[in-house]
Amino acid sequence: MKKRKNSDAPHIDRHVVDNMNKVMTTNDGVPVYDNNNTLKVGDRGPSLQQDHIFFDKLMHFDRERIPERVVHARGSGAHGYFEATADMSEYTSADFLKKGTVTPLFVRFSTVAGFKGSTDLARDVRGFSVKFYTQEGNYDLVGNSIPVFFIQDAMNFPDVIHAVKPEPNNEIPQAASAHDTFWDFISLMPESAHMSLWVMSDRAIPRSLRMIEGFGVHTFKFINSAGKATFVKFHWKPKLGVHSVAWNEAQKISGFDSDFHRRDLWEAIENGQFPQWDLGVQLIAEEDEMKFSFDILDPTKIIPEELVPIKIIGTMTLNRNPENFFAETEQAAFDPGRVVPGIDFSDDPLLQGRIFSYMDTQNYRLGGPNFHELPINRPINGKYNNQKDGFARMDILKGNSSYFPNSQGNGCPFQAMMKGEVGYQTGKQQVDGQKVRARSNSFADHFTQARLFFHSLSPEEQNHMINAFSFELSKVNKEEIRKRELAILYQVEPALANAIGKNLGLKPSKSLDPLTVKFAKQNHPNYPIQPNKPEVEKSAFLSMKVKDDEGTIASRKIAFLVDDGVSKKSVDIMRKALTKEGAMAVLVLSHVGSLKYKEGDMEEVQHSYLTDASVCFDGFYTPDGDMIDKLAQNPDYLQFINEGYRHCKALAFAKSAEKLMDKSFIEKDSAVNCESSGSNWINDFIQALKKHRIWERENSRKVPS
Ligand code: HDE
Repeated sequence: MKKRKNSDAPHIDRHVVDNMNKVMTTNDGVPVYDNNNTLKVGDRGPSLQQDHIFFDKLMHFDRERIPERVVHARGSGAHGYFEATADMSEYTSADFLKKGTVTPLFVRFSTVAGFKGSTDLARDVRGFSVKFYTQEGNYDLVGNSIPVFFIQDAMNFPDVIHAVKPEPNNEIPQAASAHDTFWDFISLMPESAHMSLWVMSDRAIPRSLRMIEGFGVHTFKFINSAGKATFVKFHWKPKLGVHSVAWNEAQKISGFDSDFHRRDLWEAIENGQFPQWDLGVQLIAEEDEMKFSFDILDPTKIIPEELVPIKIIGTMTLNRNPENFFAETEQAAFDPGRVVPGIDFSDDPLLQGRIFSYMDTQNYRLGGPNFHELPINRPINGKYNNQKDGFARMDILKGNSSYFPNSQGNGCPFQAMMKGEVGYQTGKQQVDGQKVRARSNSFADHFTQARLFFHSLSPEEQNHMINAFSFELSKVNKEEIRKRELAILYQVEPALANAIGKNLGLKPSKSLDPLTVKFAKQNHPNYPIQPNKPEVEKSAFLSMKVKDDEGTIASRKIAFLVDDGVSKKSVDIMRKALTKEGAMAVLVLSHVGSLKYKEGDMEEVQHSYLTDASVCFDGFYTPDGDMIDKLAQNPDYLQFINEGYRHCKALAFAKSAEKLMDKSFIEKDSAVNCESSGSNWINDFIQALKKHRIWERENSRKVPS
């Protein structure tokens, strides 16, 4: 089911090729008579050098791979549109942010460390890149699912990436930070403390790409039509809420379906369950640049929402899957340096480095300077300049003038100023100083916001973080690295360091390792410094815990655990209630194919205990029927419910199925909903599903940790 809207990027459609009812041709359009046999001397003889049809085919095949992205290689994309909903003219002249404007866009989500074929469920930050095809050119908001970054200056970027990627001697491990080189680097770079807590939090193992927040990370600038600048931080807020899986779940999903996130995004869009995010901004007047206890140019800091609330300015909807993964998702070239009138950079030294890197890497990865002409990268308002030639040039520039100024081409293309138009204007800024290679002292507090993050989490989220650090550091072979990192964590929060230390059999040192201090002093000679008093010590916006009045089960997958003989009535009553809320009921039985109901009806089923696993579902229902005794003997069924319980998901049991719980380690709680407990049991199940997970269940003694 393809839904097309006027808001879709029309320039891409023009390039879509449809092979339907066409005769196969070579790349030159010559009809191919036989696509099975090479040209030979006799049917058993040697092949001939003159087989131009074969060479045409193989020459293309031999060149079909391009370099994968050096970071963010694993990704999934989708088309959609953005609708501006607020009047922002006081702050920005950006055309696409004018209230009511609808702009087509393309989004690519990614993991950072893994290779192109790596698992979706790696513990990692997710890339969140949006290309807006505005009427004033392409604007790329190339953000992440975590609001801060590991490092403060672009100079360290190759180092942090070399450290997290598989180790250079044996290329182990894939898509994982749990190894020596990563923690060696992190434990020598205290500025990474804040981000390392985010990556060890549940944020790094999302339930779905549709359920992640996006952040511009850096402070940018809006520029209004009078040239006035306002600092701005960008936030994407998912309409489905922000949710994650348990680490044990993530590891198992990687085995059962390493394309879990890609499939989830694709299927949701195919099913018409279009994911949506609100775009929010935090606005800071230029005069207020220095008023915070931290530096707003430092990308290892957030601006707590308590200090600057988020203003929602529009909504993004993803409503169309790509036609072709390579042509669209793989060839999409994002670049934070691609800004439109009304948007400008701040002096954040990490952002400044990015402005160079993306263009450079795309010139290499996409084979030269004409990657802007690939359909997915083309601006919808056209591009007109005197640039020409280069590998794979597609546009045919008319006329004999390709220079400026010219008279031969009537002076065209003309500069905006020559026609009284504004064009792109860099915001005016007074800059005065010495050229130095140095780090600002206002960047030297590395722990206050890490502490803010830890203290803002629920006890269960804090426990998950402790477990994640313990997992990662247990995989580090060198004890000196573990100790160095524990000393950093002690500076963040002694309770965190002590709990992890217990799991590692180590007592954290109360002071930073001398080597950490030595490296930190290279940037800040007086390190460690006395930090400013923070404005807030907790932020209500950082925990992912679902609030009582929030939560939706739209697009959630609920496994109906059945077998032949199940009661259709018992299936349908629950199916109807869940579907009404937008959830999906997925039947799972001991074989794929036809399910035979107790009532005699048949239904085609694609999922079986052999092919599916509990970790791929959000909740479980066991209906009534003549299959209860059979399920009681089925270890795969029992594994489904035990594991679902362990991963803190909601489970429902129809009356005759309740006795199956005796075979499991399930104990009744608010998210184990039984028919015998009263007429509200279906609604109770739905409310429990809305909570996403009942993490408190982890405290129950019966759940193996
Ligand atoms: Fe990137 N980053 N990055 N990055 N980044 C790339 O560009 C780089 C940073 C982000 O879906 C590369 O085309 C430097 C922060 C995303 O195609 C490369 C620095 C944030 C994507 C590059 C950073 C990001 C990339 C690799 C520090 C969050 C995927 C391939 C100065 C705000 C884009 C490519 C997509 C990709 C460089 C830091 C996000 C090498 C030098 C901070 C989402 O150019």
